[in-house]
Amino acid sequence: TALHHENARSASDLKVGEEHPTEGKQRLDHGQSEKTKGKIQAVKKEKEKEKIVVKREPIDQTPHLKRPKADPSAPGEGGKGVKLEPLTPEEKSLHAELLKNNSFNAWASSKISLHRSLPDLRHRLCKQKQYFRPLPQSSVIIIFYNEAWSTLLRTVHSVLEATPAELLREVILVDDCSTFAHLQTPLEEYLSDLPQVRLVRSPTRQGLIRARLLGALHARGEVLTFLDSHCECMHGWMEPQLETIARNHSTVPISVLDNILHDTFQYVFIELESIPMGGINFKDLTFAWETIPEHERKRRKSPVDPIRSPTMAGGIFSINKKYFEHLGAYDTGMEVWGGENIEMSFRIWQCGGTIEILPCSHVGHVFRQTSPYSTNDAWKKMVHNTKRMAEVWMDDYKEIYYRRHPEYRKYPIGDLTQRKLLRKALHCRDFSWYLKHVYPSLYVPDIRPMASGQVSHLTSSSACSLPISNDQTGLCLDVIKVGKEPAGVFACHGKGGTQFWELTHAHEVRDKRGEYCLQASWDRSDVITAKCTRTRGDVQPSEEQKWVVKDSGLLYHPQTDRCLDGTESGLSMTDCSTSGSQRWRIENFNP
Ligand code: UD2
Ligand code: MN
Repeated sequence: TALHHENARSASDLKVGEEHPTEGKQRLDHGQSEKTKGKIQAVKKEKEKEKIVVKREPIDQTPHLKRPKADPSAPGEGGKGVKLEPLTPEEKSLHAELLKNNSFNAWASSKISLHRSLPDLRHRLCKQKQYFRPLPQSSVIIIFYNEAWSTLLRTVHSVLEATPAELLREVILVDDCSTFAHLQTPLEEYLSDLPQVRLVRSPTRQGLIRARLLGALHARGEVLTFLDSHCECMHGWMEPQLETIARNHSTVPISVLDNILHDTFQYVFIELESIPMGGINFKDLTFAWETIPEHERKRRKSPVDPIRSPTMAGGIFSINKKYFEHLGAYDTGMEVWGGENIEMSFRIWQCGGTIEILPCSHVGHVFRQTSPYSTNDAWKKMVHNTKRMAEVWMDDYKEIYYRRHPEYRKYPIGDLTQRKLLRKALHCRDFSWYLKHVYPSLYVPDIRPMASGQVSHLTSSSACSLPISNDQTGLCLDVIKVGKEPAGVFACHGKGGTQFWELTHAHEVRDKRGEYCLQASWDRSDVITAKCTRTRGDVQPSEEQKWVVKDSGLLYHPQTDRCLDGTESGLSMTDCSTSGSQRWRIENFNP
């Protein structure tokens, strides 16, 4: 379509992987004649002279607004938490109301200065690092829906007070049609004193995806930086992001997400050794924090080198504006909350970009006590978004998701033509490429396993009833808590969950997440679930986790030469026999 062509053209002037001008590296050819070599020497000398003359100018650190001096003993100062208990009945009811409206202790937050300082806990190498001109300018986009006053304005002030003015084009606040009274006229009045901040109001609730697009539309900076509306930026958070983008337009830098505790508002800094990377949970394709795998640790030379991350949490990142548009911005068909971060992550990697976590860039975020999006209705929107993502980017691997949630297959998700065209126009790689090259540490469940679903067992009393699929009369293989309790048999409920098992081609019986395996051993007669020993596709499972399904419905364990046996009194390993208690029916068995 016209839009896509335009985007493609506007991005053609981007030189991906281009060297940053201030690096000042010269390339000289080798193997020339003596004469040209002499010339080159001369040129080299000239350049060296120039180098001495052309001094690199460091960035001026002065922010738009100076942080006012504060009493170090003031509540929350220096990132401390506040433990002020509400005392009077009025305070108590205010506290309860704020907690209900925000899912965090906005009462505690309101006691803390909007300008509170944070200790600079970054690594020594981060503090020593200097940044030089020219760096691009960023527009910081903060979208909000019914945000508390103090958290919203502390976010704004922390941007204005922790970012060098020459790097900050503007702050754009996008109101996603909030209903809170303090976000109407009082907000406008407050912001009228802050010329660097622009307020954009959406006349209807758009959801965070389209609200961000609205912000991007108004942005005039070369770079866009997205922030949630309850953040605090640490000194030096912006410079490494801009330097990363200046070096390579197709790198999307993300900050380390520090934790602002939802009850006390204590700022918890994530130390270098515990920085996690972004991953996914194959069960429902949601975001997951993961430890950084060995290969990535080895690839990095310095402790503060960027960490390549398969996905991003979604809230805090910067991106070159033209690259953002070139890459298809966001999927405008996504609603309210969720999934857009995974979609964007896959899109960036599959279409030639890179996601990097910058250990020198820290931003705190208030992780809510309870998610306001876990209601049935909000979850449906999240599934809608996730399906749109899976259908466009995951090829056959989307089957893994649908197999775990057959009911989602029917959810309508609207038209995907534009997004599929985008993938084509950008010549993006397959999902299998992404898994292999970007996320090799992920265990990928079989696209077509031998069997999946409930493993049911007819009780002796109902042995005469006809075997039916999705049996809800018998006993089902189940576990109260994977990895903790021994596996057992419970009444089949037909709802999946802990009664969902998958028989893999490597002969394991895996749980829904694909993380735990059914395990039996010589020294015990019960059966447990333990972390699967086969953590990647190309290794073999341990003998304790190998099972063979026999035609007669036996679940045979070759290592112990015994069979899985289930009666009303529980699950055990016994000598294989023709007994009905050893007969299992696995759903969708398709060897
Ligand atoms: C996380 C991400 C967020 C986004 C989301 C998944 C972080 C720190 N946050 O959000 O950026 O990727 O997961 O979609 O990684 N909002 C609106 N309109 C709405 C709903 C929300 O403007 O209809 C705003 C909200 O005020 C906030 C932002 O969107 O500023 C993210 O929402 P959240 O903070 O409630 O959710 P969170 O932190 O789980
Ligand atoms: Mn948030």
